[in-house]
Amino acid sequence: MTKVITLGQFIIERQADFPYAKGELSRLLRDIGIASKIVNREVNKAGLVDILGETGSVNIQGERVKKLDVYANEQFISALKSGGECCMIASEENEELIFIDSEISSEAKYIVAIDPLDGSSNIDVNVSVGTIFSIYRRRSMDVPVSAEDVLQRGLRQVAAGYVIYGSSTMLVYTTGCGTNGFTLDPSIGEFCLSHPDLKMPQTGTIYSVNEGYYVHFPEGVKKYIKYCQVEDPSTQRPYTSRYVGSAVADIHRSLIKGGIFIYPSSSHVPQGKLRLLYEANPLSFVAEQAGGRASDGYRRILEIKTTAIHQRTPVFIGSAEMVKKAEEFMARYSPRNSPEGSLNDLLVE
Ligand code: P6P
Repeated sequence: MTKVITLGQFIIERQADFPYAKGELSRLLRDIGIASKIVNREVNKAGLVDILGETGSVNIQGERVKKLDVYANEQFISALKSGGECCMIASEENEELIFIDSEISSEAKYIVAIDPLDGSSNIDVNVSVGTIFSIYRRRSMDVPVSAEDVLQRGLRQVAAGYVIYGSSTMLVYTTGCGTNGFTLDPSIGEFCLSHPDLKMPQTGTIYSVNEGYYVHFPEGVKKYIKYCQVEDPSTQRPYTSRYVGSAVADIHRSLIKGGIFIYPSSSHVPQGKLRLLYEANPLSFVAEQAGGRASDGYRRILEIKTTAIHQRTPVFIGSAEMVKKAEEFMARYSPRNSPEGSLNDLLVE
């Protein structure tokens, strides 16, 4: 019987690696874990209770809001407020920043950017969805927390991760010392270490992109897709195509099996679709800490200058060799100084 290590035990054991840590980040990660278990309970019984379907409202992204989106957002905000370790939240569901100005959070030093329920269009058809979170340390304790504290480059994240509500519920996170995966054991209500020190395969045979938008893609992406489809046994091509429509699911598969996930800029989403702050940056941090690669087709996502909380970016995340190959096609067919590539310069200082 192998020893079960719960998320809580793991966080405390790893906290010992940070001699000056006083436990705040550990408690913050614990709070996120607790909220994830509450959301998981509702996701797992969606369909049995009146929590499917739409609220009838539209969020800042112009997307129709699902009831479970609202529920998940409320759970994470509530957990972060009551935990006392977070002083500000940037949520995909909220147009403005949420300032936590309470007695217990007055000395809080962390900011959380979160997509409470990513892939919500899949909820009603029982396909995996996820939560994505990113944690920054506020720049100074001497001035009131402000938007500047969350508009930091992805390189400045102190922790990041995701929860995938799928055939099992997993929490995968990093604090910059590798990436570790925990699977929820419903019988004890604990996330248990199941994927220690995850390593993304350096290459793979699965490409993941919504080919329905092919005609809108930059030439470099079109050429890379055709490269994936060419018969060449020496490089195990043609590759397999897999696209779930939940970035967490598509990137989790790449992390475990190898592969590349691409959501590029295009004529219908000129800056890409995924949001930098609470989707691309945390997923990129997790991927890089597992040995993967994450770029906007030209440069590291974690180096992109963040100028707005709902800023979007093109995304190429996955096995390092596959992302490098896609970047070669972008450099050759959609170079940065071309109309297709020049837009990305707006995203970097
Ligand atoms: P499309 C979910 O809404 C999401 O933000 C990502 O999780 C997912 O990868 C993408 O959008 C799917 O977008 O345009 O292919 O339906």
